[in-house]
Amino acid sequence: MSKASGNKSEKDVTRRNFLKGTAAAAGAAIAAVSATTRLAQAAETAADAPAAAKPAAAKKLPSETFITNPGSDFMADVMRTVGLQYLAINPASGFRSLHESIINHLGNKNPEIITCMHEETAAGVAHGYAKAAGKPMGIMMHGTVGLQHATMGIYNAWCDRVPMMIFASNGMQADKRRPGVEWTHSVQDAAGLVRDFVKWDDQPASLQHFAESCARAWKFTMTSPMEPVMVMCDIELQEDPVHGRPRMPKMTRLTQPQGDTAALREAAKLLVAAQKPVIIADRACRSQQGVKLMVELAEALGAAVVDNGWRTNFPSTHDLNLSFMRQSLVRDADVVLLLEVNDPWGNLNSFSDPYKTYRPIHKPDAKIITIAMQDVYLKSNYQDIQRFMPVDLAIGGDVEATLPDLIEAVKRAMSAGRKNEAAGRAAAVAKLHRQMIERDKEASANGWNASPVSTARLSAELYNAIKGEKWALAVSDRTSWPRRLWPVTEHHQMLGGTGGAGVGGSLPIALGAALANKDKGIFTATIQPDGDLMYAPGALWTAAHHKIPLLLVMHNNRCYHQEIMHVQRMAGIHQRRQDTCHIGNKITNPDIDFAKVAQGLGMWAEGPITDPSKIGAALKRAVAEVKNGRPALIDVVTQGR
Ligand SMILES: Cc1ncc(C[n+]2csc(CCOP(=O)(O)OP(=O)(O)O)c2C)c(N)n1
Ligand SMILES: [Mg+2]
Repeated sequence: MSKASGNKSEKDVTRRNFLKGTAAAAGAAIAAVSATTRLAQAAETAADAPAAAKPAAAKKLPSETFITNPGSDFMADVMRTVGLQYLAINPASGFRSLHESIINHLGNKNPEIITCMHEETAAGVAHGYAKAAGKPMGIMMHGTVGLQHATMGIYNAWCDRVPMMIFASNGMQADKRRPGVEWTHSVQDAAGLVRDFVKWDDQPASLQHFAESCARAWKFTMTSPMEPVMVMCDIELQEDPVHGRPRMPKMTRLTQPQGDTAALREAAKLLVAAQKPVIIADRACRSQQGVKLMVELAEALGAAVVDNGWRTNFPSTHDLNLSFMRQSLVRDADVVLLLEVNDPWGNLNSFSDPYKTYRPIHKPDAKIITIAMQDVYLKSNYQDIQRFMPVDLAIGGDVEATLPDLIEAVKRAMSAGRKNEAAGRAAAVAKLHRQMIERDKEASANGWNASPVSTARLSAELYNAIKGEKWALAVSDRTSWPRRLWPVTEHHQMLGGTGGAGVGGSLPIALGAALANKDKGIFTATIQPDGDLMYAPGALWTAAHHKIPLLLVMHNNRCYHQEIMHVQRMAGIHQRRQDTCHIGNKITNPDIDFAKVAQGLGMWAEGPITDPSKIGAALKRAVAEVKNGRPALIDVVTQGR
C-alpha cells in the first residue's frame, strides 16, 4: 500500500466489512477465492438443474475437481514445437487456459507473451518480426472481437507476403458456453472474417487435429508465397483434460518452389540476347543470399536493376543500381525481367491521376518475363493482385530458389562477344548510377535548414546517428530519402513498408522488427509518421514494457499529408478553393506532444524539435538510450513527405 493511500486501520475495517458474510473470508489466497467462486456457481447450477440431473450426494462437487493435464498444456507444447519464440496477445477469457499454460506450464518462454494494447498492434508486431527474423511469430486473438480488431494488421501482412501463425479462440460447444459474453464472443465460423486474406485456416476438433493443423499451418505459412495462416483454439479443447495420447507430428524440412528449368533456359536466352535488359525486383529476396544472387545475375548480364524496395533486393551502392530511373529504363528496354513484382502493369505503364489516362511506357515489342509466386496462389476478393498484365513468359517460382538455375542458364548462354557487350553496358549503367546519386544528393540539400524540417534532412541526420551501428531501418518507405541516400548493402537493413498501406501498421511493424533484431545485435530505427502512430499509440507501452530497443524518429508533419494532397487535387479539378483543404486532414489545434505521449507510456523521449540543427545531438542521446535497451522517441516537426 502506498503512503498516499490513506489510514491503514480505516482501510482494514472497510475491507473486513466487505468480506464479512462472504465465502471469500474463509481464505485469503487467490486460489481459494476462485475455488469458492466455482463452489457458488456449482451450487447455483445444481439448484437450477432438474431433479433427475442432480449429482448423487456422495459424488465430488465440481469445485473439488482439478485438471492437472489440461488440453491447453498440449496445445502450448505444440506452439513450442512449431518454433514460436513469441506470442503477441491482448488477453481474453477465450484463451484463458492457453494463456495460463504458456506462463505456468511453459514458463513464459518459447513462446513468450508480448502484451499488446490492441489486436492490430499484435498483428503488426508479428508482421515486422517475420520480416526481420525470416520466420513466423504467433498471435493469439479473442475469436470475435479480438480478431475484428486484428484484421487490418493481418491484411497488411497478407499483402506483404509474410508468414504469421494466428491463433484465435472460439467456443464451439454451445451447451458449454457461459451465458452472456461467451455467447456474444462465439461464432460458427470465426475464420470467415479473415478467410479472404489468410492462406489457410482450420478449426481443429481434437488435440491430435490441433497438432496436425499447426504442423500444416507452419508448412503453408513458410512456403512461398508466405502469408498468414490461422488455427482456431476451441475453448473446450483447451480447458478439458487431455484425452488419449495426442502426438505432435514431425516437423517438415521445407524447400521453396523453383521455376521450370526449360522456361528458365528460354528466359536466359532472351536476356543474353538483349541490348538493354532491365531487372525489376519487389519482394524477390528473403535473405542476404538472395541479394548475392541478384548481384551475380545483374553482373553476368550487365543489366540495370530497379529495386522497388519492398525488401532489400539489391545494394543501393552497386553500380548497376538504377532504382530511381525506372521510367527511362523501361522506355528503352528490349527485355524486362520482373522478379516477384506485385504490380507488373503499374511498373510498365504510366497512369495520370486524377485524369485516369494511361499509356504503356515499354516498347510494344519488348519481351516481358516474370518470375513470381503471384500466379501460383491468390484469392479473388481483395484486389491486391493489381491490373492484368500480358507477359511473354510467366515463370511460377520463388525468386530466391529460382535464381541459381537462371544464373547458370545465363552463364551457359553467354558467348565471349556477348560478355564484352555486357561489360560495355555495365560501364554505361555505372555512369548513370553515379549521376543518379549526385542528383539525389543535390536535391536533398533543398531546404536543408528549413523549419519545419525537410524529410531529406531528417533522413540524413538519422543516418549520421546510426551509421556506426549494425543498423536496420524497420519501415523504409515512409519517405524515399533513406533509400536514395543511405548506403544499403545488407538484406536486414531495409525491410520495406506495410504491405497493404493500412495506416497504423508502421509503428507495430517497426516494433516487431526491433524485437527480432534484438537477438541479432542489430540496432533498429524507424521514421514514424504522426498519423500512423495515433491509430494505436498503446504500442509504445508495449515497447517500453518489453524493453524492445527501437529508435522512433517522428516524421511529425502534423497532418495526414498524403490525404491533404488528394483533396487539393480534387479542389484543383473541381476548380474550387485550395485554402480549405486542411479540413479533416490537419492534426493541429491541439498539436500532439509526442514526447509527452511516449513518456507517459514509459519511453524515453525528447521533442518537439523544430530547429534542424538540434536533431543531431538529440539523436545521439536517444541512440545511447536504445543501446541500453530502452526504446526512445525523438519528435521532429517535419514538412511534406
Ligand atoms: C487504415 C487506413 N485509413 C486511412 C487510410 C488513408 N490514408 C492514406 S495515407 C494517410 C495519411 C497518413 O498520415 P501519416 O501517417 O501522418 O503520414 P503522412 O501522409 O502525413 O506522411 C491516410 C489517412 C489508409 N491508407 N489506411
Ligand atoms: Mg503525417
